[in-house]
Amino acid sequence: MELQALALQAGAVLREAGELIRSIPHPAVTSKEGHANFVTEADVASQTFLLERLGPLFPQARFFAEEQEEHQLAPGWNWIVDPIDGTTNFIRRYRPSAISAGLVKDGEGMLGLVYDPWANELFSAVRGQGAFCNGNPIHAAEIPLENALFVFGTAPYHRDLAEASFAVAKEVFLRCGDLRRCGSAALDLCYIAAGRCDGFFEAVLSPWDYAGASVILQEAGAHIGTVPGRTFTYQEPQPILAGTDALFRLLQEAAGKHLA
Ligand code: 2AM
Ligand code: CA
Repeated sequence: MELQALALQAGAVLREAGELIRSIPHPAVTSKEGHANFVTEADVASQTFLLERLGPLFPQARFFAEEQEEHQLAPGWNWIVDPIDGTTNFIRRYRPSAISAGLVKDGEGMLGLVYDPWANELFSAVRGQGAFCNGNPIHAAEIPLENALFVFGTAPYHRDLAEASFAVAKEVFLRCGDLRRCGSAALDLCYIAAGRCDGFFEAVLSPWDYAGASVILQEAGAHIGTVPGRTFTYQEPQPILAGTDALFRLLQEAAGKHLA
């Protein structure tokens, strides 16, 4: 199937998954390995639904999804799926959470979809064809650095990185307008794409947290990468920096100093 048509059909699947998680307002919760790392019955139900419904749309793709047992990117095409990004928010009914799917070919992001069922916003992009929110074109903003909004993810499960991570956030905060913390990295990145904020940093994210949004963000004219000296990949967890030109450069500088 052609990627633009696939984006439309897969987007409809993510919207249905959004209805599914909204229908489980008080999910049973279990802890995963690490601090503050949870999975709910809604994550599992959403993942099962996404695998069943996305699979037949593009049979050549394998799945790399958060709640699977094995996390191995296969050669060729892979769907990288997060059945709920912002699970802690979802559990606490602190609104921002989303469903994310990125389609990657040999390590390159080709298609991205992120659906926020609370705001009913579907962010989408196909490589080379622009970024959209509910079908309307979106673009990163051009805001002077001193007024820019910077979004920070605290990497709560990696307390050993708190000092370095907060040092990056402090340095950037002191140079820009203000700082936000939303709890869903996928939405933070899409908000940069939509021009609602200008930069993002988290010391460790997993590929399913950023795969879908990475394509959307780049198609909207912003940048995504990792700390200087490392290679950006969809294969394994890594620090993630994103933003418009000036903020991205500042993040590279600050992260290079404190985290490289
Ligand atoms: P999640 O809700 O899908 O787990 C919050 O700081 C951001 O970090 C969210 O996007 C969250 O995604 C992600 N996150 C939570 N636990 C994580 C972990 N153990 N490794 C990497 N990212 C994680
Ligand atoms: Ca998740």
